[in-house]
Amino acid sequence: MKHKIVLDSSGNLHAFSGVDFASVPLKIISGDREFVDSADCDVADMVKHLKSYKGKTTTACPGVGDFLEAFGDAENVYCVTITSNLSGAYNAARLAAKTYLEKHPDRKVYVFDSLSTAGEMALLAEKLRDLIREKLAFDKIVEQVKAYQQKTRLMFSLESLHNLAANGRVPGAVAAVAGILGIRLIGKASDAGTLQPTGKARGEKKLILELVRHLKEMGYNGGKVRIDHCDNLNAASTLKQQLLCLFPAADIAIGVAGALCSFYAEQGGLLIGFEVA
Ligand code: X90
Repeated sequence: MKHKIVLDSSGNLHAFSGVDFASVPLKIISGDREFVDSADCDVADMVKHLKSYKGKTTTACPGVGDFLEAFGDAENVYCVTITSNLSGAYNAARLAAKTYLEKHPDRKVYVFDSLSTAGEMALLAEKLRDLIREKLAFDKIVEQVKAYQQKTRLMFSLESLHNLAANGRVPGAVAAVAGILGIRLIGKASDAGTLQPTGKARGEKKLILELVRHLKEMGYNGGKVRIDHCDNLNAASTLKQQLLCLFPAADIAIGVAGALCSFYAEQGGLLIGFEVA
């Protein structure tokens, strides 16, 4: 039985060992330049270009054909997308699944709407891999991952919400809070898969304290944490250390945000996927 896990690139996983895997890129389009969010995208170069570019920059989700290509010839496909509330990726993946099943009625595809992005998608991918390795049946895997999804969250801190607001992904009033120099907006993915502000912090020291407090308030109790940073390894590492002080056995990993997340979370941003008790 050939299993495959497919994520869109907002999951910030370009490779995923131990299982057949594909990341389907979103795109960042700025004037006549297009940045494809794949492993070979030079994110630092993109950020530099965007800083000097005065025109409008937009993003595009993968098309149906992109997902179909990623599904390949797998018999069991588990696909996880960025929240359907902020992107058309879920819709495209669902349409791809429909076409795939029409063509190959003997195969199976399930598309999970992560209602989130980044590290929370990575956690779902890890759970899928564990269950595939346990050789559970397709339907059982889907059921268990849906249950697991109730136990995962995404929190973030953003120094700027300019690109989110400019692309209509948050109201301007929310973005204005983080527009003030030195203020970081803290927030979470809401149950509906939208960006929900929950606090703010001035300066990095305060930020880390606040993030730890928010994580615990949201139910973090020593489970897995997947931190993706946008050119801010320092903050990600400090957060990891602080969490390890409280929960020495916790499985905490730090990754680098890809092009899509770096565009929206902007320089300094942290995206934190985690398990709750
Ligand atoms: O389809 C497209 O063009 C992509 C649009 C994506 C828009 C949102 C990306 C968010 C990236 C920012 C902070 C986390 C927000 C989480 C809310 C669920 C990361």
